[in-house]
Amino acid sequence: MNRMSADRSAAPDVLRAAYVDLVVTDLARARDFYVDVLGLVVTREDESGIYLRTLEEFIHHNLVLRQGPVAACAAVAYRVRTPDDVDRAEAFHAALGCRTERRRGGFASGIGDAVRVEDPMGFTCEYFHDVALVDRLTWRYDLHRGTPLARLDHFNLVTPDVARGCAHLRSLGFRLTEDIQDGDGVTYAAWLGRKQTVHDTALTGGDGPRLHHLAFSTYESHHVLALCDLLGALGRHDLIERGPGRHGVSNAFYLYLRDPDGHRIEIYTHDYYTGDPDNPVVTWDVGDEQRRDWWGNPVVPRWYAEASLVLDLDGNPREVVPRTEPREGGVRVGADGFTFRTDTGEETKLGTQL
Ligand code: XXG
Ligand code: FE2
Repeated sequence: MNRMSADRSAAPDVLRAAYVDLVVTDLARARDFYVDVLGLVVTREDESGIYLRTLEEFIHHNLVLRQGPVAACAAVAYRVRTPDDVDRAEAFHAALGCRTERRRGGFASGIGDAVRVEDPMGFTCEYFHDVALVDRLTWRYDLHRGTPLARLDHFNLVTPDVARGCAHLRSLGFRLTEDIQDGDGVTYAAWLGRKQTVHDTALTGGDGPRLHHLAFSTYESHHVLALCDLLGALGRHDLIERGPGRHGVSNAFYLYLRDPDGHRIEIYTHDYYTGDPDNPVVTWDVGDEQRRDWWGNPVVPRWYAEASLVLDLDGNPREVVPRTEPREGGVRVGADGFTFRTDTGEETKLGTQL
């Protein structure tokens, strides 16, 4: 099929979640976190930003850090199978009435022809194929440190209407692997993928559009624990937000950190294969206490409430629209046994409440 005869309404063939374009307010402070603490590899540093990659990555970068006035996510980017799929991504979103911007020279260093779109959920998403290739450092054990970050695993996006977001991603060819629902059919969260793992993109129900987190995978659960030990030794334990633990959804071992600007980063390992066409979808009940932590540990309220702003194609923060459907989370008793916290972060002491 030549470029002119391609079906203009066909979905692009998305390969995987490839990189995130993040705005940080202090580039030096962010570099310290992502390079010196997390050990991401610097592919390039110039006046436009810092381009970082994971150890197994062979494309130019998985993360761009740019300095800006407000911490935000400028774009989440997917790699597509062929150059024609960039055309398809543009036509697909234009047909939905979405705003699109095509740049033959790419939006970031190392990336060729790409299109960015404001998708129906309000996220700025990029689709590209052409990219500079770099050395895969899998066998460079001399560069692997306590917690080797092997790959970018997924993005997690906050949106008020998860069912609508899910329908959009499925129309783009994503496969649903897991979700959280209640008995009334309300969907609280969903996990969808293109590669053969649990997800490339997850949707979390909440005020949005906002970026909930990006996740890097490491090799083994002990590598996650090693990062906790390192952060403790550095006196940077304040960067740990949730975990370590075992997810119910995805079965992965996890840790959530907040970077110095508050962007949330997950360290993730050991989810499962989902590549067969009849891979069974796992639906969790929102009342199941093991859904988000297999060991039953409560989720800290700010994990539900807080997320990063996202930028539109002009670089302006998108308006955050409240979720109208019921929210996940609710009231939890704190680890001290006295403090109640709601999912909006309000705190009351047991003694004063009763
Ligand atoms: O990647 C993930 C998550 O979206 O970060 C969260 C897998 C599972 C979960 S959950 O908290 O639902 O266990
Ligand atoms: Fe995640």
